[in-house]
Amino acid sequence: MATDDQILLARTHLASARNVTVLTGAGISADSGVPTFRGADGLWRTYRAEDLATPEAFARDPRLVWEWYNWRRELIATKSPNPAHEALVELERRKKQFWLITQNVDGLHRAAGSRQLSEIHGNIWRVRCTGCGEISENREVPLPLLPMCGRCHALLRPHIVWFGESLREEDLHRCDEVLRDCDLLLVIGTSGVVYPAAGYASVAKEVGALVIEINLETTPRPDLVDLSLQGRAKDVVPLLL
Ligand code: BV8
Ligand code: ZN
Repeated sequence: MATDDQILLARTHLASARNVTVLTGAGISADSGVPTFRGADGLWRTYRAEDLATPEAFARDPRLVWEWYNWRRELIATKSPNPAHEALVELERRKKQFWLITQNVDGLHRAAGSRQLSEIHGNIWRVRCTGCGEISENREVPLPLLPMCGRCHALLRPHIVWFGESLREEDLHRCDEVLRDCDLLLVIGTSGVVYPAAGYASVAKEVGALVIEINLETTPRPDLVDLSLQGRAKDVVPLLL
């Protein structure tokens, strides 16, 4: 568990930071009961990401992929933001220059009230038409196994960035901008495995930002982290305000 001096040091840096960027991963939603990907209870235990979260998997077996997303939608529909999500909403209020980059598709940051937010891997509550490209919010749980577009009757897919798919241009630009402008990057609950998000700490380091990490474990690039706070996000993040 992070020591009191580490927390005090992190709080001091955060209070004096002019421009704060935050990067979150599945670990921040673990305390809301949403399973992470690679942890012991991880989603990938029962399913293999490579087999499901790819355009090839969807082309080969859209029913199987929709079964997986329906199962996750049903699970996430019963979850709510935790004190870590709420603390980041408060931090956004306090800082004139603040941006939150999340890899999570569970929508819990938006539900907590975060607005200066990029959901770089998409959002599980949005669907996109494979025909006309229309993107819509859909909270039906469960969705009919092969959901069709109301407009053009083509198959709908989750509006989520799968492996091998590029992130959206506007997200890539925004992330580059807020990482280059920040003087403090807070990295919360991510295993640092998936790119391009896994490279964001080094972008911030290049411009001399301070990098503070909150995680249960140490992650692949401790050399990029100035201050590593070990602990659960719901316990540690609120202490930084
Ligand atoms: C792209 C959607 C290029 C599915 C996801 C280099 C550059 C670019 C790409 C690559 C590259 N090298 C490799 C690639 C390919 C690939 C990649 O990174 N592969 C990895 C596996 C090596 N990247 C891509 O394909 C990306 N696309 O850049 O393509 C391109 C360019 C042009 C044209 C075409 C292509 C797309 C990546 C997005 C993939 N989609 N999700 C879905 O979610 O349904 S990724 C998936 O992993 C999730 O979205 C998740 O957000 C993400 C990362 O996982 P984490 O959030 O870190 O979660 P994890 O379980 O791993 O870790 C949890 C952490 O929390 C742990 O550290 C744990 O200790 C901690 N924790 C647990 N509990 C707590 C806690 N911490 C605090 N408190 C707690 N209570
Ligand atoms: Zn359509």
